[in-house]
Amino acid sequence: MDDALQIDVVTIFPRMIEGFLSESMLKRAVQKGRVNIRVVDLREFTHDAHRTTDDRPYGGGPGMVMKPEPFFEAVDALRSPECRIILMTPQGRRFCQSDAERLARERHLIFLCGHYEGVDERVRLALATDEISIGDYVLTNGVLPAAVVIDAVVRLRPGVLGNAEGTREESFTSGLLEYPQYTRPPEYRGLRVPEVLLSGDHQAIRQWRIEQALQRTRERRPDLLKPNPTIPEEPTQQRGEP
Ligand code: JFE
Repeated sequence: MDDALQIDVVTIFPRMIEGFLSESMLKRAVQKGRVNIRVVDLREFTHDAHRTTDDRPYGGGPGMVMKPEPFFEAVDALRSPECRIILMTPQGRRFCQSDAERLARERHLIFLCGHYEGVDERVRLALATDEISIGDYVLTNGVLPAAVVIDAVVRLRPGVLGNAEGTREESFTSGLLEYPQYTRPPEYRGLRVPEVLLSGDHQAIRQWRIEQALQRTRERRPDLLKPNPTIPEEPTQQRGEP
């Protein structure tokens, strides 16, 4: 379909992401033609018998670095005039909901997933339009981080989620943590559902939910309540910006 989001994932472990993509929401989004995903084996872009994608770091030191040539050739094969090329790295800007909203408005995303101790700096300098970290911890490679970003982006595309989920006010969009949710039964193992939710008084329920959301946010995430100039939206670092 013409309004589908094209997503390419470049990795030496294509099967790591294929399981994730063939389940749940992603699977349905692909079936509905809202998103088209290509998982590309980086080794297809090597030329030696061993299909080498890594080498020892110049200057010495432990570990291995991903060679630049396979990434450059993969991008040559995949790129379109309007694509964003996203390098997953612990050194990137930390991913947040407003980044997901911005990427969900794009047409073509190419995710470059490194392994070992990272990728040759020239991949970052000459190819990456965005560098994204999903949080301040170190994983073994960029595949799970790419899957996290893809999941957050695809669910925002029109027609991917059900109507209820899609129109719901969400935490990180509203800027507050969500209020507590209850369903039947009204009492379970001595734990009662708050009386106001059973009252049918919708004004009182709205009021209670706002208070709960505020109290939770104050207790658990006071950082969300501080005046913050990056809300509602600031672009992630892009090539050519200081
Ligand atoms: C790669 C590794 C030691 C990287 C480059 C490629 N948020 C987030 N956590 N971890 C990653 C992202 C991530 C992304 C891509 C990656 C980790 N590694 C492992 C190991 C130093 C590194 O710095 C390789």
